[in-house]
Amino acid sequence: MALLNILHFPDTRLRTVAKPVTEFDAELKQLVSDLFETMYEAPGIGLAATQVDRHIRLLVLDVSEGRDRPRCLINPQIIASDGEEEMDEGCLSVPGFYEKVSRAERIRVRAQNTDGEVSEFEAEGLEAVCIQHEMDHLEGKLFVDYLSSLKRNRIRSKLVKQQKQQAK
Ligand code: K1U
Ligand code: ZN
Repeated sequence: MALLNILHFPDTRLRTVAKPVTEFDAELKQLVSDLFETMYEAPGIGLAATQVDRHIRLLVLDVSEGRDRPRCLINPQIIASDGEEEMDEGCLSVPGFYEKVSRAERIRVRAQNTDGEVSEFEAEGLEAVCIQHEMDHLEGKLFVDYLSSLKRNRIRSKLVKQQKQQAK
């Protein structure tokens, strides 16, 4: 197991569009295990492979209060959605900032597991929001992209300033 380095906005590697997973091997299972360890340690409720500079269609999440319902989605697709809800979102790649974003309220998801088996399930509330947020990462999209350019640029400036100070 290993803790992975999480990329921070405005790192351009976060803008990479992830490629489908085609090999369901031991290396993939190791990456999944490392993603869970990194997410729980952060702590976060989700993490996409993009955020650790691995550009494949893989994400993990656990929105349970007990932090005991890990879910790994490989090559996820939203095959149906309805409703709309606005929720405060944060992101481990945009540390310290929380802003309201509108997302579908309920989604039906099709995804593979680490053995390549396909299944479908429905999600709502925080789980649905988290899956949509993580799937955006796989497209190179961040929650700050839903904000006004004024807000996004303010967040960018603050984070760049922090990153420069940390590099000193
Ligand atoms: O960076 C990420 O993608 C993870 C992100 C997921 C997320 C949070 C809120 C709404 C949508 C998606 C986070 O986990 S940020 C940290 C966070 O929200 C949290 C951390 C510990 C306990 C509870 C929440
Ligand atoms: Zn995020």
